[in-house]
Amino acid sequence: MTTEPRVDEGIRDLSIELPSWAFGNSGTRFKVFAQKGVPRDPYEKISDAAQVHAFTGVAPSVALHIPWDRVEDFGALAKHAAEVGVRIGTINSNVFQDNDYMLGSVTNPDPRIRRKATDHLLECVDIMDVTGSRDLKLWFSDGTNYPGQDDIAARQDRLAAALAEVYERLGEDQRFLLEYKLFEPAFYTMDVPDWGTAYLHCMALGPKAQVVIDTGHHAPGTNIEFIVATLLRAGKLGGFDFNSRFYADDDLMVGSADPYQLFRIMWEVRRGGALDPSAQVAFMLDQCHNIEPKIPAQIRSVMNVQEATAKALLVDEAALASAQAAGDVLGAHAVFMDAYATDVRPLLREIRSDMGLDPDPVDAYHRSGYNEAICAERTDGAPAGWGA
Ligand code: RM4
Ligand code: MN
Repeated sequence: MTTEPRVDEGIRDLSIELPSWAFGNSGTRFKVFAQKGVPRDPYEKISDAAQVHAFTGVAPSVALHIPWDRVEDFGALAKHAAEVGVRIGTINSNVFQDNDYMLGSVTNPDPRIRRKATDHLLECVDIMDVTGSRDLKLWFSDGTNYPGQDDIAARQDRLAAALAEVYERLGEDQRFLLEYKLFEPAFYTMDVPDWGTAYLHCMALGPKAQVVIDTGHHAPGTNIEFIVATLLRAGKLGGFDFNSRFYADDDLMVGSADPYQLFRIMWEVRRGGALDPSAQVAFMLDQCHNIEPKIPAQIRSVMNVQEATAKALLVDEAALASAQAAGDVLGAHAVFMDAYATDVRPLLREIRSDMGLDPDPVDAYHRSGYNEAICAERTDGAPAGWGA
């Protein structure tokens, strides 16, 4: 036990889910720089994710992306995950890479294409039944590029119809998480551009429909922690896709662009009771490591979330509440900033040692020889990337 029991407990309770796609090759529309030792199939992606869990102790699940991670036998893949010490988590649908989806998937004006897209979402629920996954993540690239291109409200109706069908198909313990994004790939309207639109659709359906916040999907300057507080208050925050952005949807490592924002988000999470696993808020990474080595980058990302969470747990809630009640603006702000300014790294090292882990996960990974082994082993076959 460390000197800060509250931090200790909160950090031990925190689970962070890793995205399978973070381990494959990725890049920009300009160039994908292939890395050595990259997984060639979903089995190897899960093995790499298991390394992140082995060294951090807090990343026990891996999200899959369908069809990138489609396999013959999802039961066998789940078994492989268990063998390497993790489990399959959220299933991410993909209705953005088929030629048919040029004008949209579930909001496409063509009913045949809408049917095809909705069928894919239903297929993802079938996979969840086999993998034992709780959550289906829905992100739609749907939208329009030009004013007048399609009927904005009619597209909302089509979206609502598809979501209702998926909602009906969900099992008792399953949910869907609806993700929003301001722009890209559509440049005039996105059909789910913001949390308000996502919230309206989820509210119309019921408790198994929840909103997911991808931290990279907002306009610059958006107060994300306000959205967190609002959705938690409404009981509609299903989870996070964590990443960092400087400009648009950069998918950089969480906490690298603005660690203070991440702290403010984690404070609202703590304030709203959502660090408690019973709140069922999923903390997921959604990142791509285009120029940095992938496994250490995932380890570092997990540590960044832990640091922000530890600082949020250090906020002296009682002192903050009394300063707020007294209208002591500077006093309340000082309580908040004291927590943020604390170096929590020694505390986290101590917690890791207590958990039987190496206090320095990145260094321990480098010393393990895993990277050398995968670089030597994975020399034939095609490395995984977007689209495979
Ligand atoms: C999207 C969205 C989804 C993710 C894909 C890879 O922008 O963030 O969550 O599955 O990218
Ligand atoms: Mn995302």
